[in-house]
Amino acid sequence: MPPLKLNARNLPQILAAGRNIRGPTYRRNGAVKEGIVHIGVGGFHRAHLAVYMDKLLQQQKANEYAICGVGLTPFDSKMRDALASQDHLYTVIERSGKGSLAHVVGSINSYLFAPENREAVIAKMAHHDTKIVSLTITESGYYYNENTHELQAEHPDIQFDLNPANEKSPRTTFGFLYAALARRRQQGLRPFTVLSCDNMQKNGSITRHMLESFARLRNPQVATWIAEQGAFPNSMVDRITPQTAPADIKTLADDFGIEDAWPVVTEPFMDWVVEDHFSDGRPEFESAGVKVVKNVHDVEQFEKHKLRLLNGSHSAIGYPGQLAGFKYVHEVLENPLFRKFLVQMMHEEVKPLLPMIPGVSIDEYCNTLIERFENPTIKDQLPRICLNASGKIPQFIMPSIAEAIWETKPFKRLCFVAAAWFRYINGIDDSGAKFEVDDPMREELQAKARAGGSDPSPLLSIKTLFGDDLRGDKRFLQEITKAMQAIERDGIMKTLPKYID
Ligand code: CS2
Repeated sequence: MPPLKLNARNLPQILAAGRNIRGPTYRRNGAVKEGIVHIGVGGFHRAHLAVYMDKLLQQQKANEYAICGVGLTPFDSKMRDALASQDHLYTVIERSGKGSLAHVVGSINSYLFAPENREAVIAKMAHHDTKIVSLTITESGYYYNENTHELQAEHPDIQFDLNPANEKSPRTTFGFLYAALARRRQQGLRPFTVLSCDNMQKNGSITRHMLESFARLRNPQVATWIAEQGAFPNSMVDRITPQTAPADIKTLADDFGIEDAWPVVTEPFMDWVVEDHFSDGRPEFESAGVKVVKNVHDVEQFEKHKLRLLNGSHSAIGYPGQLAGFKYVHEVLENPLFRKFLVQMMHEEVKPLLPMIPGVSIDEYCNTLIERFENPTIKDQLPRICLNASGKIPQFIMPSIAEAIWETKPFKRLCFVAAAWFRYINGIDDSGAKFEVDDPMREELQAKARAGGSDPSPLLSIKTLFGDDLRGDKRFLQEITKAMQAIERDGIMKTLPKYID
């Protein structure tokens, strides 16, 4: 039988085909309210928050919380079209050594493409049904200065959005949030909760601080209202979600009989720890397996474990791996040298800096991570891991280095990873082959990398990315320079043994 196009009409037939496909049997559009507006509908959101909401909708526990997706950038038109062509249904393909499962998700009910109608997005967020605006806008979307810990108020995008003349046509997430919140205040509504689902330590607190700073520059009264009544829960989000490959679309059609313009491939594992702080109610997340935690300190500790161990290890796999010519995460893990390096970095350098969480074994967590990285069936691409490094390394690697220096603990392997990123910025691997460097700061980074060669100082002078604690520390400068020189001279594979005991 030829595959069936995924849409609301064909859904019953797709589910009845008996090919081990799960899917929504709950009512959608119109029958439920859209209480969540989500900015940044990519693979991760569709494999994470949207899946948790799908579970709750299926249990009839979230009838006020269907999702309206929002795309802010011109590239998002592809997602809009894919979702619109299938009544906003899509398939999550879970893959592991045990096989594949297909799960049609129905929690996204509509989609707004901001570049064509910015006002519609503001109006949607300001609507009284909207209780939560959730975000996966990547680390760079927060305009956070890593050195001063303040909003990059001088950034041209923020400057544009701060101009009152542009209030109805903002560019940044903060411009949209501000415009919608100001409108809600005028209408006597409560502020919606802003729920960051990005990989940043204290993601909620940073979102609050950035938005309040933005609002203060626009209208201090709105800023005070947000400060007093707004809610910005911190959260730890986790699910490895590679980019969808053309082969995934084909296998879904061949193995499950579903024609889906843009399915999502992911691992079976998923996790979410979220602080229980919402301004206008929340879904019963617990019923979908979310860990809702009262104490912000607990969330921060989970975040720290995850960002430093999972995401930090991904960076350690990604930048050196790309320079050495690997394509996928599991391939890097198959290399005994890399594997040893990674295990030693986790245990010798990252683990000693982490807080103990009662009931959590860091060693077990590390073992699970290695197993997840080894999963060959999801084919997690190194270019995905390496994407937007300027938003990642300052979150995943640099804080461990800064703490290790402070506590006089070892950090040479972490420096090797930072050095590999500096080398990676040039876009040429160890065999001389060119690759694409996808980073919002690419031009500035490449100019500094060229100017510096194996001297890290020009790159480290970028104040929005690196703190004075690192820039001014002799031990760090020596260690990273040594690693950069070795990588430049000998390449990754010959340098790596020097970082393994
Ligand atoms: C990855 C993350 O992009 C990255 O750097 O480390 O996307 C990672 O896969 C997720 O955070 C897993 O939860």
